[in-house]
This record gives sequence, structure tokens and C-alpha cells, in this order.
Amino acid sequence: MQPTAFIFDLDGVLTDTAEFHYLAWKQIGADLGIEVDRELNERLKGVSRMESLERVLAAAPRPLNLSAAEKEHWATQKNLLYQELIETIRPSDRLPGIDGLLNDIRNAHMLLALGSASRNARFVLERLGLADAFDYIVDAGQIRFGKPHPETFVNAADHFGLPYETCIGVEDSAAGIAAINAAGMFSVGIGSPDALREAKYRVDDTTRLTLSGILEAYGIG
Ligand code: B16
Ligand code: MG
Repeated sequence: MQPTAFIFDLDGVLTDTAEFHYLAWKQIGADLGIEVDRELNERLKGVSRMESLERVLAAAPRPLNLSAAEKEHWATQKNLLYQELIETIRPSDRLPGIDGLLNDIRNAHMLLALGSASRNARFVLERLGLADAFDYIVDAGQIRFGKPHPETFVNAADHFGLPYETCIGVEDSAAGIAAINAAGMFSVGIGSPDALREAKYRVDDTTRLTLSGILEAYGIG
């Protein structure tokens, strides 16, 4: 079947905000006496802010037993740190290879959606100058179940009225790849083989991402 649409993750795919999320969680961890290293950070990618906090708290040397209000406080603090970092984003912060890939998809007359778990997605897209680049945007405000639940990706395909197996999802997180696979779509992973074992096609970074490479792996190259 010919592919009909691409659904792109935002953080860590279009731009390196995954690093900003990491820096913000590292600071929150330090404030709480919890070490947030890159291995723990892999498990924070793609999951919601509150679920990320739960995963950070689970790494505490001894249980902190925070109340719901205290958890809200730390989640808010993390977001304030993150929002300071994303103020600096500019169009030149689009990851290498992304502009070419988006153009090639457009020229091939396929639809483009964004599927992000972030409540800051629209702000980041604006800063990147990509607010008009997508036909449809799914962010955390529109869905009930975050990644690895397939809802983010299914929501985009349903909006377009497209069969799931003709959609291609692009992700940098294990949770996101699981969500794409659970939706019955073709998953493209960007990052290390360890973290993205379940991706149907994987590249190390966005410089290796080409439409022809993806379509060949999808089976119509
Ligand atoms: P926020 P994505 C995800 O965005 C991030 O990967 C994840 O690290 C973050 O916790 C989540 O958004 C929520 O973000 O705190 O800004 O609402 O990768 O799905 O674009
Ligand atoms: Mg991501």
C-alpha cells in the first residue's frame, strides 16, 4: 500500500528539546537528592510531565512520599526551567535533515501531522518557524492516553480518515515507537539501537533520515 501520511514527534525529532527536558529534570533531581542520568532520561522521553516526575521519584535512594500538591509543585518547577530554555529556540535549531525531509514529503503529496506529548509543543513549533508546516497537530491537550498508548498517532490518522497501515510515525523515544507500533503504523526511530529496539526502521540521527531510505524500508522503494 502506498504511504499516505507522516506523523512526526517533536522533542528530539524536529529539534533537540529532548536535551532541554533532560537538563530541567537533572536540576529537579538535584534539588530532590536524586541523580538523573542519561539512562534514566531515556525512560522519560515521550512520556507526560507527571509520569516523568513519577519515574524520577522512583529513582530516589529512599522513598520521598510526596503529596499530590508537592508533586504538582515539582512538575511546575520543571516546566518553568524548561520554558526558560525553549525561549532561546530559533528556526536554525531545526535538526539537520529535517527541512529536506519535510519538503520531500510535501512534494510527494503526502500529509503531515505532528504528534507530541508536550503541552509546550505549539510554542516550540512557533519558535522553530514550523507552525504552518503541518496539516494537523496532536498535542497533550487533545488526548486522554499518552505514549506508549497509540492514541496520539491514531488521533492524527482518524482526523485525516486514513488507514493506519499507510501512516508512518517518526520518533526518538521507546514509548513513542511502542505507540506507533500499537497503532499498526510503520515506525521510524531516531537514536540508539538499545533504546529503539522495536523500531521497524532506525537511523542514528536526523542527518541519516531520507524519504527514499524510509520508503525503501516501508517496502515501496
Ligand atoms: P511537557 P514529544 C514529550 O514530547 C517529551 O519527549 C517528554 O520528555 C516530555 O515529558 C513530554 O513531551 C511532556 O512535555 O512537560 O512540555 O508537557 O517527544 O512527545 O514531542
Ligand atoms: Mg520525542
